[in-house]
Order: sequence, then structure tokens, then C-alpha cells
Amino acid sequence: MNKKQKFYITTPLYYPSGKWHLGHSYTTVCCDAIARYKRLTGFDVFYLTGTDEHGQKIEERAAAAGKTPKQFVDALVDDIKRLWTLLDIEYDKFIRTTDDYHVSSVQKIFTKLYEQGDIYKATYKGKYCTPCESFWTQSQLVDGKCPDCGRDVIDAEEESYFFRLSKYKDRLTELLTKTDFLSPASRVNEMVNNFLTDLEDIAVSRTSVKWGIPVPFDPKHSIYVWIDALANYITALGYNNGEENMDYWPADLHMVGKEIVRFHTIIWPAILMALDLPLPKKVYGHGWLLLGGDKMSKSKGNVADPFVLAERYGVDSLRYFLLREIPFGADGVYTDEAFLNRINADLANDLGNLVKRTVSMANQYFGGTVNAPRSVAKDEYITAADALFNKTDAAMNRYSCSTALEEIFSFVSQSNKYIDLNAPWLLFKNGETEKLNTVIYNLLEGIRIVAGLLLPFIPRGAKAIFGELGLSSPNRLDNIKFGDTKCFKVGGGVVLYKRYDVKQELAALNKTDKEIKEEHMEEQVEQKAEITIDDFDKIQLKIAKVIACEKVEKADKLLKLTVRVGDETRTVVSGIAKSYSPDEMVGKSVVLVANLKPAKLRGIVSQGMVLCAVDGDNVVLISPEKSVESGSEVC
Ligand code: ME8
Repeated sequence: MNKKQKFYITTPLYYPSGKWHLGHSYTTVCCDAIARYKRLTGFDVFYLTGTDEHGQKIEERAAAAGKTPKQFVDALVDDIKRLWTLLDIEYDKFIRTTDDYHVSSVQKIFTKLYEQGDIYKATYKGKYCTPCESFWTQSQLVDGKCPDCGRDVIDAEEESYFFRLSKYKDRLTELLTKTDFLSPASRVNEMVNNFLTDLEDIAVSRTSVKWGIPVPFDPKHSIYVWIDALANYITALGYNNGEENMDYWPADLHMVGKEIVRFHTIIWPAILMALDLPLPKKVYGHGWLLLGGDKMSKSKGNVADPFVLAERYGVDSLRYFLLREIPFGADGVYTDEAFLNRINADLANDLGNLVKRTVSMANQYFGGTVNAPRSVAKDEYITAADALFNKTDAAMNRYSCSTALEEIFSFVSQSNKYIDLNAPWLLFKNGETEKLNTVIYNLLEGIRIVAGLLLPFIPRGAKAIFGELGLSSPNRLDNIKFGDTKCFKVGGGVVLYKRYDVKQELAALNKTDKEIKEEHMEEQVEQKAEITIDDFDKIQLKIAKVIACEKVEKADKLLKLTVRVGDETRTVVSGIAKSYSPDEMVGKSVVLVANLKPAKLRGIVSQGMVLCAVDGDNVVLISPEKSVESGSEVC
């Protein structure tokens, strides 16, 4: 049996230090589209993301919020996982640098490097940027300030362990200048000129930071955040710890924002050289999403909220905007207006109309059933449809989602023109049935190819298009060929993407942003405040018995429960699908928050919430210890 080729792709591990914004979504959605594309073209993909949870900044933020660092990061990790579910991100593993296996593996790496002389102890004197947790040399400062964030640096001195980075200068120079390890190539000069020319050893421990992994043989030192964070790419595969997935190493692609290219193309390969491990095949340093002319960033507070946008406009719209609007590698600007215009122009007008018009004509002229014509002469349109996979593939092999989408949407435009050019309504009027059949069939085939190629980018819409064509969506893209469909039985012509009134939406969005900010402030106050027994009394908890249960379509974490609460029957959506199967749930007694305001989840109105104990990914239902009537109060 042919073994599938492995493909290992990673996002950076994000700092859980504040609200998640569209910038994080950008990298994660790009990686998701690439991972999906690779799966659909026959690769065995491992897609890793996660959170980088140690360090001074997080310690400080947690203290300011009146929480322990762990409590503080736990809440943000829950949020980011919720965001990835919302955005249909299909990662294979979520690593947290506070996970035990990661901590012990990093300690072993540190000890090994120390024992072999790649790490040594000395005193560090330098310019330190507290927000970035980075030491800089004088020559790296820009106008005396931190080159990353532009803020003041301070003189700092401390006893540190150092990594002998300078030892790897020649190999690193060769890697960066003689191979295509770093893309886009335009970033290579910056690395070589700014960082490689006077490459110094770097401090890799801190005595001042308590929230970190202790150096095992000198625990007053914490392992500095970069060795801890970068090692995740191998610890997640089981390095030093069972090695269960090490055959995915070396990574095919580390996708990172341009501000951390330096760490991924200099420090990380040097650590791997010291560990005698193969190097990743590629680091891609993408550009920034800008808002108001500046990098969208938590510390600057100029962020767009992906939760608000995805909930209001749909996941596909947000994914599409991020993947299409930002030229890959370069910076891109986010404005609500550009976002709305993009959805209207591409998704609602071009794609939505193409599908709707074609399906309507198939219904009108052929009663919904369109058979393949007996013979089809290969014309310009068919040639373009057949070439589309190769064009998309070439773009995706360069990891350029924006170019791939440009190609696909250029064919969508060509398809719309094909309709106008062939005027099927005239063919119908003139009784040219055979030609009419060919035109509509060709269009449906063109749409099928488009829908297949769109699966990695806007999976929901693409699947909906297959539904409209009366076909199931394919699990491979590389063998889709024009003309393979024998017969289409089309749907009713649903509206795939709504067209928005931009002015009206801009007004509504501003209001939403403000409201959201206020809600968040309230949430924070609520989290800190103690509650009285009267407050608790407002919550009505009841025993409910599960009488039916099914999976919620396209939501791998959700189950739809039908429960009896006394004489009443209710529907409740619960995020327990990873821990319980629908069959297992039927017959169980659970605790229901019975007076929770109903909420719509994936189109289902959920009337209450089932209580669970949550321990990381382990979700355990709370059930009465002995049998008790459904509807009983829990107090
Ligand atoms: O740097 N535009 O974490 P971080 C595009 N923990 N991408 C953006 C963005 C923007 N405006 N803002 C953030 C760290 N990103 C380290 C990484 S890796 C072992 C450790 C994305 O939370 C982009 O991918 O600051 C960027 O590199 C990353 O978030 C930075 O995330």
C-alpha cells in the first residue's frame, strides 16, 4: 500500500495575554486552508497550533486581573479554542506550553544543551524591552528604541544561561542565503544584514521571571520564553516523550508573522542544529494585518473582533476576506468597509449569482435534471476549467492562498461571462435544446470544479454548492476532471451569500463594537466580584433526562440533546461531543441550567445548558449520584 506523504504545518503559539483579534485569525485561517488543501490532495497532514503561556508579560497581566497566571491563561485558552471552532479550524493538536509533557521535554532539551556545552552560564548586560521580553544589542536598536515595538528599552544585567548561537553563524548564513528556507525571499536580506552579521550568543534563562519552566539543575532560573516556545514544534510530536508523532518531523511549514521571522530562522534552526535534528523545510513570514495604518495588536488596542464579524457575517465571509484580501507575504489593511465590499462583490455577486442563475436555469429548462451531453467539443471555457486545478495547485505549493483565490474567482467571472455570451434564454426560446443542454452542463461542471477548489478556503459555502448540484463533496481534488459528472439533479437555488447594505452595516458594526466593549468590561467585573446567596438563587438548576441525542452537523464539538425536565421537553446544544457519543447520552440524567436565556447555536435554539466539569480537553458530565425524578430542583 502506498503510504501518504506527510505534511506538518504549524502556526506560532499565541500569547494568551489579552483579547484575541483578527491578526491571530489570519495566520490560523491561512494554515487551516493550506492544511485542508493538502489533505484534499492526498497528504497525511498534521496541523499544530496552541498557546505560549509563560513569561513576564503574562505574569503581570494576571496580577493586574487579580488572578494566578494559570487561571488567567486558562480563560484565554478557552476563548481561543472557541474562536477556532467558530472559524472551522481543523487543527490536529493544540499545544499549551504549560502542558506537562512540554515542560518536561523542554527541561530535557535544556539539560542536554548544557551538558554538551551549547548552553553556559555568564552575566548578561544589555538593552531590554520589557513588553517584548527581548534583549537587544545597541546596534539593533532603532533610534534607541526596541526595533520590534518601538518602545523604550532599559539597561539590564543578570546572571543568565547563554545559548552558543554564534557557533552556528556559518551554517545559518548558508541556510538563509543558499536555500529557500525562508519565504518570501525579500525577508532574507533583512535577516542577514540585521541579525546575522554580528550574531552573538543569546541569554536563554531569567532569574527575574517566576512564571516559566525552571532550569532543572538550577531552579532559580526560568527557561527564557523563546527556547520554551520554539521547542513546542517538536515536543508536540512527542520529542523526549514517547516520540509518537516524530515521523512528521521535519516540519514542512512554520507559518509566522514577519516580526518573529528572526526567532524562527536564526534561533530555532540553531537549536535544532545543536540537537542534531533535521531543519524545517520552510518558514513563511507573512505580512501584517493593519488597522488604522498600524499593525493590529493587542497592546495598541486597534483590533477587529473576529467573534463579532464571524457571528454577524458568517465564518466563510471572514475566512474569505482574510485569505483573499491580504496579498500573501505583504501587509494588508482591514476596514469594515473593505470587508463588506469584498463579501458583496465576490461571494454574493460573483459566486452566489453564478450558482443561483445556473441552478435556476437548470430547473427552468430541464426540470432540475441535467444529463451530460453525448459529445462535448472542448472550447475555451472547458480548457479554462480543466486548467484551474493546476493553477490553484501552483499557487498553493507557494502557500499563496490569495493567488489561488484570485485564480478561482477569475474563472468564476469567466463563467458569468459564459452565461451572457451564450444567452441560454435565447437558446431556449429558439428551441436549440442540445446546445442549451451543453451550455448548462458546462456551467454546472465549471461550478463543480470551483466548489471543489473552494473547499479548503470556504468549506461551508463549497459544501452548500455541492448540495445545490445534487452531489456529495469530494475527498480528493487532484482527480477532479471536467466532464466526469453523468447527471446533475440540482437543488432549489438557495441564496449562498447575502448581499449587505454597506452603509447600514457600518452603522450597526460601530454600535456592535461599542456594545461588545461594554459587555467585556461587565464580564471582567463579574469575574472578579463575589456573589451573594441571592445571586446564586437566581440560577435555576434542574435534573433533566436525555431522551434523544444527535451530532450537530459541521460542529465536531456539539451534540443536540432532547431532554425531559418534568413534563416539559427541551432542546439543548452542548459542547460535549469530543467526550460523549450520542448513543452514550441517551438515558443519562444531567444537571440543566433551566432558566438560561435561550441562545442560537449553529441555527439550533438551545434552551438551557448542561453542567460539566472541565479539565483541559476532558469534559465530564455532572449527574445525580442516585436515581432521581427529572425536573427535580438542584440547590
Ligand atoms: O509572537 N497581522 O505570540 P503573539 C497578522 N508567542 N498576523 C498577526 C497580527 C497582525 N496584525 N497580530 C498577530 C508570539 N498576528 C509568540 C510566538 S512561536 C513559537 C511564539 C499573528 O501572540 C502572527 O502570526 O504575539 C504573529 O506572528 C503572531 O500572531 C504573534 O502572536
